[in-house]
Amino acid sequence: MSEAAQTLDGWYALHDFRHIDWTVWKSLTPAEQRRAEDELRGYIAECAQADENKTGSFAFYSIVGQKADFVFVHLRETLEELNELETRFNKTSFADVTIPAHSYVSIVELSNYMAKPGTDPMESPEIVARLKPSMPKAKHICFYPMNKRRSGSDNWYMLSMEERREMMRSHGMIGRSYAGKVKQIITGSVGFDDWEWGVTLFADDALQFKKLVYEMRFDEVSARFGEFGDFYVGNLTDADKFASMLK
Ligand code: 76R
Repeated sequence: MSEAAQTLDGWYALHDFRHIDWTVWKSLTPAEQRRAEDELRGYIAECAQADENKTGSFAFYSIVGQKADFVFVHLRETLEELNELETRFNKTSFADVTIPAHSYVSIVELSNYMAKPGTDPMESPEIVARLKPSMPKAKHICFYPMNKRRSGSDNWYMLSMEERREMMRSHGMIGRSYAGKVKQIITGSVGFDDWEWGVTLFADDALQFKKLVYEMRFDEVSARFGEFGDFYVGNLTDADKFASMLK
């Protein structure tokens, strides 16, 4: 058996994508619309407290295209809290004008490919901070799930630790060249959801998503082993922006 990569695991993550049911929204009276909007504002304000209290992180983006209309991204200490957050939203009257579009359950993950031998990563404040990240208020988000291929001679999980480490080093070097332009949060989802990882990227210039993902396609680990699911891309929103979009 090849040596398994060791992971450090941080906050649990829920990506909760929803459609707006415009037919239902348009059929509401102004008073019903106001109530739905107020309850949405209350929910968002509550979610955002996690960032203030450092007990989690919350992001709210509108999604471009027909896969969804918006996404809530929640990072929290436990799966129970994520469950509570989605239920709490479902109980708001705003949820009555939404339709679930997609969801993804995972956990913030760092692997040990780049670890310095003989050091305890949990002693590093930088690593601890990356396991419990505060999501930036970047203008754009990009989310997609991915696997590492397991087929014939391209089976990632049959490679030696050294081979995988070498490829991940090259991957990390490309990633680092986007420092300051793209922030990435890798969440592991083996045992939690349909793919092995979720990739969540944040950038002020959406074009940098395309540049980064495209450049990585030529790098061996993505070129030979990367398999990708649906991509979601969106724009930063907040309660006020969202409310004026609904008007
Ligand atoms: O943690 C580190 O910064 C060390 C280097 C590193 C690791 C171990 C790193 C750096 N990544 C790591 C692990 Mn990554 N990453 C992706 C994608 O679209 C594609 O082709 C792939 C999707 C992007 C865009 C990206 C960006 N990375 C991983 C893993 C786990 C692999 C495993 O365990 O087998 C996946 C699935 C994955 C995928 N990566 C970086 C980036 C960026 C921008 C960096 C630089 C981060 C920085 O230095 O700040």
